[in-house]
Amino acid sequence: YGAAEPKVFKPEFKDYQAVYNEIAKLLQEHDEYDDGSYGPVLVRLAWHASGTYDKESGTGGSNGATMRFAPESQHGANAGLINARNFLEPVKAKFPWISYSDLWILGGVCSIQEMMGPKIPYRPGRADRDMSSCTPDGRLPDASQGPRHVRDIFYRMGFNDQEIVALAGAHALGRCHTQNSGFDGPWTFSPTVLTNDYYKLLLGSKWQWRKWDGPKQYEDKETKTLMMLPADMAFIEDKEFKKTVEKYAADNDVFFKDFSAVIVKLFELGVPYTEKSETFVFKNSDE
Ligand code: DDH
Repeated sequence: YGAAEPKVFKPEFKDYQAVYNEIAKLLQEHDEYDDGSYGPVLVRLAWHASGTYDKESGTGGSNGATMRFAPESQHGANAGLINARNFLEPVKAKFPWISYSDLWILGGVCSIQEMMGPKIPYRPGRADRDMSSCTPDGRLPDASQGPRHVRDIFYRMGFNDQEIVALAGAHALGRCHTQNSGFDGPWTFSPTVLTNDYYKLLLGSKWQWRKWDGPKQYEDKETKTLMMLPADMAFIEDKEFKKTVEKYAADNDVFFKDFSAVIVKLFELGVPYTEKSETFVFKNSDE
């Protein structure tokens, strides 16, 4: 008696903001990567951590960070994401109280905001799991396929057609790498800034098959520097998808609003929140 209760560190908003600030600082410092930013690959890590979710069994999702382990780290779809995981290691070392699973999602949230995207409200509460929670291969989309496959994959997570198209706008960011997926090139001319350009280019450019030794992909006829995957083309081949593409191509504000809502849903799939879970909206580094 009389002894103080052992102190449990309960992180608050300011603590998560400090993690955000550290990631934002490292993003600025490490402009040697790819098109000048680790932002896109960090977004992809957050998405692949979350997109394994299966609503029927409740397995997969961002809770667990099981991509730290083989076999999940070795799944073909996750090739190259080691760069994102390694980028975040010094952040984990500086803030050991945050789980990998919360950190990876915070990396995605920070990257989207720092790449001039909308605010992404963030709720911590993910706990790391061991390798027995690794998901089976094949839960993430196959880029060589069309509308039917895209629907199968995203309906399994619990998304509707409008939400699927809103999520795909993330391809305004980053690029394909032959050493990862076999595909090659960026989708837009400004792959480190989030805009609705993905939709504008899908509709506004002429797309033709690229003639090369790699997997079947499209190139824009005019500059031959941009690309689309067969799975991207699904969004204009399918009438229902195309309506939403047109909506987002016409209005960046509408895209931002819907993108923010749907990415929050993606990042929270399968996370066991309680009523007490708080939501945080982070300040950008230039605010
Ligand atoms: Fe994606 N994506 N993605 N994607 N994705 C690739 C890169 C990036 C598909 C395939 C690929 C989403 C949906 C789909 C990002 C975010 C998101 C690459 C190239 C392939 C292939 C990887 C490489 O070679 O390095 C397919 C198929 C789909 C689909 O919808 C059917 C979604 C939903 C998101 C999201 O974030 C919400 C980002 C960012 C990249 C760029 C990564 C980088 O390193 O740059």
